[in-house]
Amino acid sequence: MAKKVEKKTEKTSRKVLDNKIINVMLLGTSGSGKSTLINAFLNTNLEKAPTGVGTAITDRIDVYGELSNSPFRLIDTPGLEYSHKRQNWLTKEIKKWLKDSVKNPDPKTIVHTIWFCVDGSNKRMPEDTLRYLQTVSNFWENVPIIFVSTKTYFEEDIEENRKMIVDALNSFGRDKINVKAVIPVLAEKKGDVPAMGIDELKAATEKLAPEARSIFEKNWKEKVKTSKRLEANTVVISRATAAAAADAAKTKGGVSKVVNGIQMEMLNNIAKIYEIEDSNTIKSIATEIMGANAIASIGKSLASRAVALAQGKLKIAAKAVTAAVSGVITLTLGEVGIAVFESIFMGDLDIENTDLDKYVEAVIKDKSFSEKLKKIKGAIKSKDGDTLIDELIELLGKANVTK
Ligand SMILES: Nc1nc2c(ncn2[C@@H]2O[C@H](COP(=O)(O)OP(=O)(O)OP(=O)(O)O)[C@@H](O)[C@H]2O)c(=O)[nH]1
Ligand SMILES: [Mg+2]
Repeated sequence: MAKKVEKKTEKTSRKVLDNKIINVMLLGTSGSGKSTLINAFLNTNLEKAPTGVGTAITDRIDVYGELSNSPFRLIDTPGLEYSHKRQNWLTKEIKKWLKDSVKNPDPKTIVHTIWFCVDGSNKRMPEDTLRYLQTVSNFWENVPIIFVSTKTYFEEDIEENRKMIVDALNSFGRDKINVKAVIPVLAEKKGDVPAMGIDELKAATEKLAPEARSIFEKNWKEKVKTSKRLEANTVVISRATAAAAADAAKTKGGVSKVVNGIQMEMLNNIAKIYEIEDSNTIKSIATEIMGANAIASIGKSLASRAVALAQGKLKIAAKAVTAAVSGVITLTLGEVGIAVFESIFMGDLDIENTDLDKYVEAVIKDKSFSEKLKKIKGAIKSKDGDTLIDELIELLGKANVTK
C-alpha cells in the first residue's frame, strides 16, 4: 500500500522538488540586457530569446534552456518600463506566473532564484525598480537574488557600478530582499571589448543552488499545503452540513447509512485533493480512519449527550440532536482525514509503518482540534432544538476547521 501512495505523490510535488535543473527568473528594466544574457549564457542556436533596441522587445514570459539540455532554465520576462500602466500590468503578469506554478505544478515554471539585471551603463537604479523586485520576489519568501550589473563595457566601471547598486540597496533596505551577490557582466562583446562575467555568474548560481533549493522546498510545501487545505476544508464543511441535514429527519440515535456514504465520499474526495488516486489505497485508509477507536469514542460521548439532552429540561427535539451528532462526527472525520492525507502527501507519514489508530488519537488530542469541537459541542448543549441545526450549520460554515 505505501508503495502506491509514494508513487502518486512522486508524480506531482516530487517532480517539482526533485527536479535537478536550476530555474532562474530574469527580472529588470527594459533594455537592461536580460534576453541578450540568456542567449550568451546558453550559447546555442537551438533557442534564442528575442533582443533589440527601441521599445520593449520581450513581450511575454518564456522559458529557455530546455532545447539545449542546459542544467539551467532561464525564464525571460518583459522589462520594467516607466509607464505606471505597464508596471502594474507586468507585476500582475509575473505574480500570475508564480501563482500558476503552484496551482499547476510544472518543473519548467518554478523559480529557485532570480537574476536581477541592472543596466550598468545607466549609472542609476530608481527606487521603483527595487520596489518592483521586492513585490514580485516576495511571492517566494527569501528567494535568493543575484544582481547582474549588465553592459559592463569598461574595466573601470566595475567598481563604480557595484557601488551604485550596493548604495541603492542599502538605502532601500537590505532586509527587504535576499541579495546574495552583485556580478558584473558583459554578455556580448562590444567592439573590441570582450565578453566577460558569464563564468562567474554561472559559478555563483551553482554555488547558490543548494540554498536556493532548500528555501524553495520549504516555501513550496507551505504554499501547496495552504492551497490544498482550503480546498479540503470546503469539502469537509459541505459534507458535514449534508450529513446533519440527512439525519435531521431521524428520531433515533446513531449515524445513518446515508451519512456513512457521505463520509466515505468525503474521505475519497480529500484523498484525491492530496493526489492519492488508487481507490483500494483510499478505501483501506478511509476504513481505518472510520473505525479508529478515538472516532468511536467521540461518537459514543456525543450520542450519550444527545440522549441526556433529549430527555432533559431543554426538551431539545431528538431529531435535532441526531442531526447535530451526525454533523459533528462527519466534521471530526473530515479533520482527521485532512491530517492523515496531508501527512502522506508531504511524505511525513508512512502508512505501512504507522499505527493509524494511534495517529488518529493524536490528531484528536491536539489542542486546536479539541477547541474547535468544544465550540460546536457547546452549541449542542445550550441551544434549543429548533435553532440547533441552524446554529450547527452556521458553526460548521464558520469553523476554521484545520489548525
Ligand atoms: N554589446 C552588447 N550589447 C548588449 C549587451 N546586453 C544588451 N545589449 C544590447 O542592449 C539592447 C537591449 O538588450 P535586450 O537583451 O533586448 O534587453 P532586455 O532586457 O531583454 O529588454 P526587454 O526585452 O525590452 O525587457 C540590445 O540592443 C542588445 O544588443 C551586451 O552585453 N553587450
Ligand atoms: Mg528581453
